[in-house]
Amino acid sequence: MKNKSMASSLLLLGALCFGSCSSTKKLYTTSCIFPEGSSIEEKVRLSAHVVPSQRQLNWQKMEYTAFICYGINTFTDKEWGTGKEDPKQFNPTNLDAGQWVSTAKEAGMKMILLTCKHHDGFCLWPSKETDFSVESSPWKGGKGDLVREVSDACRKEGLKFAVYLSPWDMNHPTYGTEAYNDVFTNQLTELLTQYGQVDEVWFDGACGEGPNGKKQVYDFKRYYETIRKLQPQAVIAVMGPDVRWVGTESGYGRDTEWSVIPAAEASLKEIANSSQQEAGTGTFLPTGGNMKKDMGSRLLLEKANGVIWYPSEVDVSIRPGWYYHAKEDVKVKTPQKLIDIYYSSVGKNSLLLLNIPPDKRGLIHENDKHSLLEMKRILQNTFAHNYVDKKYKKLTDNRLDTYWQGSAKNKVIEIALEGEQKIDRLLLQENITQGQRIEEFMLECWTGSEWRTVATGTTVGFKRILRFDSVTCNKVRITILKSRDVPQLAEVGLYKSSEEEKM
Ligand code: FUL
Repeated sequence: MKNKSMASSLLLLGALCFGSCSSTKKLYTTSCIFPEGSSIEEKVRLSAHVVPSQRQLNWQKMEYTAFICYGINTFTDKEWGTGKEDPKQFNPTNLDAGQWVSTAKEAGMKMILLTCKHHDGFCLWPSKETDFSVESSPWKGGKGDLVREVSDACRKEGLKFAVYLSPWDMNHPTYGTEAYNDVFTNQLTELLTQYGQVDEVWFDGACGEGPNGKKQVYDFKRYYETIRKLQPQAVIAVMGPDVRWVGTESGYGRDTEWSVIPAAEASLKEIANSSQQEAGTGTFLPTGGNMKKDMGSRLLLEKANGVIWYPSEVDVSIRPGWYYHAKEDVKVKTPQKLIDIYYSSVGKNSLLLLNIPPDKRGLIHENDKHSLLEMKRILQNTFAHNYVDKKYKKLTDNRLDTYWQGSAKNKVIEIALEGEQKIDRLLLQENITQGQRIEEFMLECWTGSEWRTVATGTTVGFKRILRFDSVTCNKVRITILKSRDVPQLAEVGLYKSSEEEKM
């Protein structure tokens, strides 16, 4: 029975090829059904060998990407539209997609995710499926194509490009009927065939009623197949099988973040239920309070029939809302707040997707740009110099496939610094190409007469950064207190933070 319910939740998650793994069969698969009657020890060991797919690994390595929410809401000053807007309202006076992309690039972001269509149904490209698009707007005399401009600018600057296409459509007359699944698949096909390489497709969890009061039954399986066929390297996020929504829009991820989770936790229904429910009045209702604390502990493995590699993405806006509102010009997050968010997302085994909504002119506002670039500058200062002695090549070469491997008996590594140094940041990376394993670790500093514990943590995964009170020492010791199999540390960094992080 249990296997059946797991299989159906996986069916929803679409094209997941479920790996059969056991002690005799293949390890290092992206998912694994536990053999019947597996003990908890066996489940833990098998979970430690579940790995990311190539597309998931490429995605994870970006670390920091930009979300751009832009559309009819920008001009109506709303968070959610109605689908009944006059497309003539979409009229940026000075739109420069090049400024969006170069700002993101300068800020250190690696990809732009554009809201090609939000819940209102207004399309930023001239879709053959509707007139409710830029084609009916005065912008560029109806000849503009914003998806083209942004994707071209990304290509020019060497950034990746991604599409957000809201399944919920408040405008399309077919919404709520089977015909809408054709419309949606066609729109997806337009986006995935006309604009070059697409590296992420983002399906929102928010789902409501269309113009005829009906809700849609989405044919996710068909959408996923379309993406896999047309852009096989693209990850499918949130309402999709490759990337998991962390569960909050606050910017603050979990302290303990497993990329390997029981398949049953990956339920689309739950994702939809905990997404924003109502923001129609223009009031932004962020979710956040309901983020589950535990997604992958031994306790959950014990009850699970199988696990999948399903890493987390933290989406958050630089402003209180997702769309630009002039009244929020004074509420742009400070560089220090953004840095705190960086530590709480990238520093906690997640990817940070930061929203930077352009204004009515069609530009990223000066205040947003200032915060973004300051955040980058300060973080660059903090991470400018790794004080770990460079003789530890494998730990400092920025590669996952060269690593220190512990053993069942020895899970302690002593590391010399470049002389005596003041440090207050620890950065760790696991070789996730062979699985996520570390469950608990501690950092000690040599005071000259004894080892002093200065920081402790739980999961590491792709990247973990700990902040601790500044200490001076010339060597440290990292102890893996608990792990699911022999630990493999790919990178170790010890840094002294810039004073400006605190201002
Ligand atoms: C939410 C949506 O309702 C917001 O409007 C926004 O698009 C955000 C990224 O996701 O679920």
